[in-house]
Amino acid sequence: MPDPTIKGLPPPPTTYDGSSLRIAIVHARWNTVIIDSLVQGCITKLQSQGVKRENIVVKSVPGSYELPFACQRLIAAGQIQSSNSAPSMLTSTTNLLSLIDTTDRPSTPVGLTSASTSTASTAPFSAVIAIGCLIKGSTMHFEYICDAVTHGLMRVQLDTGTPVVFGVLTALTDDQALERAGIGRGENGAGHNHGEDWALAAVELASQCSDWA
Ligand code: DLZ
Repeated sequence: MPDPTIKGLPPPPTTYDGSSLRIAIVHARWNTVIIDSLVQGCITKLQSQGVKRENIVVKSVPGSYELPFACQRLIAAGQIQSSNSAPSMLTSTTNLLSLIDTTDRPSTPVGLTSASTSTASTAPFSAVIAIGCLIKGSTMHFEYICDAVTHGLMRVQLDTGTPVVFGVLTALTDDQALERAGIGRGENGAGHNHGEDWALAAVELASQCSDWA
């Protein structure tokens, strides 16, 4: 059993209040069992940090390779939307981006209410969380996609000035990915859902960014 004091995300030096934040989650659909658990863990943790469900926008793309482009477009759309006084075109139930599916997630995750109230923010996104799961196969595909997505997501956040959390598992085996989604089936037990850590990173970065502005 690894020593928890050595690895993993320690608590932040201060407590953050996410109630004024607007967070986007963009997730790939490849390896959907793992993705669903990560997204669910992420949403639950965001809400525990005060982020309102109606201010969590969830969009999906086919695979991880699409994540950088989708994040970039979503950030741009959020900024356009915020600068217009017209009613919101981009809410958690609609989408103005042709790449990204026009519905919210296919089903509302268990325990979450749908965003039917009109209290949703139209501010630019405070942070985007890109979630994907790449599992190595027998060719070099894995290496190329991992490299492209990693650099792409870094570029998006530096180019846009909006924090983009790297929520992409790059696993060598199915079991490695399952354990990092908190649904492990092996001798290491269920493991830990990294989606929760990504939520905490988003709230911390987004909160600090507003202090640094
Ligand atoms: C093609 C592909 C493969 C082989 N493996 C994965 C994977 O493990 N995880 C993932 O998110 N996406 C995978 N993809 C799909 C690519 O990310 C991408 O969607 C396609 O190459 C189309 O651009």
